[in-house]
Amino acid sequence: MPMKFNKKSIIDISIIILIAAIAMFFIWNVLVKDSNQSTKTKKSQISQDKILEIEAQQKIMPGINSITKEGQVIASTGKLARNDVLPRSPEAPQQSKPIKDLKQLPPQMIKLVVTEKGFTPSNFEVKAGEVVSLAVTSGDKWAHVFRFKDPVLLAVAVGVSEKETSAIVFNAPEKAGEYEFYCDIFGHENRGEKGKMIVK
Ligand SMILES: [Cu+2]
Repeated sequence: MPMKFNKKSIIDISIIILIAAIAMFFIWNVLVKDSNQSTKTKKSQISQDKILEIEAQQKIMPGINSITKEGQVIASTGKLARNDVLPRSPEAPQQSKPIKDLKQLPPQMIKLVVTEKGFTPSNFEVKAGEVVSLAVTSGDKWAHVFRFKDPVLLAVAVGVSEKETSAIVFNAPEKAGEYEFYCDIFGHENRGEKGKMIVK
């Protein structure tokens, strides 16, 4: 007996296909999310000491971000911070309020001083994916803006005015390589205010 497609059976089939599609979407989503989560956790297991260190830094440098116990920087939105968004947007790591007493900065922190002669030091080394805490000081009578060239680090920017220090906490890129930074005030890069972060 030939199958008869009346209006009702077409609707029934459509509903079954729709339900199947929704189910597949959910299964796929959960599996992919889970596997992403486990790679992230594996890659960035960090010590309790590092977490305590960042918590201590938050007291000295109000405004810097917190980190998860896996060593991921958390944005003010409560989600993981992103390095590829505009600086100061809610998803970005935030620079701290000006730091008054530089002696309070922990010795293990990366500290850059920028003057019209350039950055000191002009390069520094970090491990892929690790939490980096970085302080930038204007060592002269000028304002300076620390920024990276690579758009994957667009969000990581620190602006300081004359003799001021500010810090930022961010996750280094997962991809090893050299990431150039510079001072984003007109004419400053050309007179030598540039350097590189080496990710190993
Ligand atoms: Cu400058």
